[in-house]
Amino acid sequence: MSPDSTPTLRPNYDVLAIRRDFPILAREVFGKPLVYLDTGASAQKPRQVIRAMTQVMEETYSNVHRGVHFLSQACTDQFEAARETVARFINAPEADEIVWTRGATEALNLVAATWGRANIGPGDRIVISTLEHHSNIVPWQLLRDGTGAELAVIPVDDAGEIDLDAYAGLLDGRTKLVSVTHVSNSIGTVLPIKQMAQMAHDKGALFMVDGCQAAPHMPVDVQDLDVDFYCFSGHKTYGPTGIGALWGRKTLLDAMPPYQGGGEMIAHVTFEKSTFKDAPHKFEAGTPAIVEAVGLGAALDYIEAVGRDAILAHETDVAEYARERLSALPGVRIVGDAQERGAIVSFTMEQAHPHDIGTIIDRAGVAVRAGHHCAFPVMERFDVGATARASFGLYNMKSEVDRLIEALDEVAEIFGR
Ligand code: 7TS
Repeated sequence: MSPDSTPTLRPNYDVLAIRRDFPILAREVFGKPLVYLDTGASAQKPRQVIRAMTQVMEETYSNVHRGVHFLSQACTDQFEAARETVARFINAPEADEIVWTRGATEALNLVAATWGRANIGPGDRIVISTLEHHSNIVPWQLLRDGTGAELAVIPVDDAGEIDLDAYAGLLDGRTKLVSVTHVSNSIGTVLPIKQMAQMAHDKGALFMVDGCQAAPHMPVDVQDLDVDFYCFSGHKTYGPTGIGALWGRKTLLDAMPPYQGGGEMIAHVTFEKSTFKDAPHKFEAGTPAIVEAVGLGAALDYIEAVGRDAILAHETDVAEYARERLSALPGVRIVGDAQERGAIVSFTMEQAHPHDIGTIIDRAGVAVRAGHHCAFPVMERFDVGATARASFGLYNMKSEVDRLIEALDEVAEIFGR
């Protein structure tokens, strides 16, 4: 975050109490207390989520939307209440605009396969940015290859900021959709979504946001951002794997063809013809991830209870401390220096390859991700093969940054300063 937009740090943010909600944070790795700095890859789970999922399986579990019996009704109510929680979490106007998916990857593929199939033709342009995770690149490449459309990429400057002039140049009557990440998973840039969406709309293009690295960390309001599609993954949002959500404007979802065919998504089937339910159900073929949806609902309730402004302030404080300490280490280069940035710090060390960094500091109990972060084009843009990445969550502390720095000192010892 830039200094201007940094929310005030809450003096009563009780990180130790929060940590006690996450059983895994009490464990040791190689005889050292775990320092988990890989929340960008997947977040740890609080007891509240674990309990909610156990409660369903112990007390109300049944298939949803099928039975007239007591359990099926009870479980359907919980499942649909979780959909309402997702809607509230991103300020979607209606719960019916929330489609359950396996995660952000499936949400992006769903829009490419359904909206894309119906609306994209030869010569149309889809715009993404250099900062995208592969799951916001490859579905559009598949669509491009199947339709003869063009896929254009917004460049970023040396700080990792979107080049808004270049972006404006990619918007014209041929541009049908812009799909970008809210926060870069590899270098932490926060994109100016509201401004970019307005620019796209002015030229008649729709705007989709991959909110994987934003939803767990900052307030998200799809109506204020004025975007058309927004998606995120449950497992990065302190919920379980196998569940995520796609939000789309109702008029768009209603006009989109179904995604997969099967049970639950149909109104009527004969061998000649099938008719489909309304959105969101027409996009949800087969038995959904019921327990996981309830778990995600509990995770979002947990985030709301801590407070997203408070989380943002806390994580910004920890991440900025990490930037400061890392940049003081000899041989360390931080990749990405955007004004607005999330709780992600990517770096390289002159002395050691990121994989060696990751492996050595793991022995000290410190978990970071090393590699290309499923964002090859970002690595290429910044001329690095890979980086080590510390990504923070609501449970991290500055003392854990100190542990990271100590462990990196050891790396420097081993490889020479
Ligand atoms: N988009 C962004 C911005 C991401 O960070 C990720 C996962 C995805 C999409 C895909 O999410 P999925 O849940 O569908 O797999 N990012 C990472 C990461 O940074 N390290 O591991 C996974």
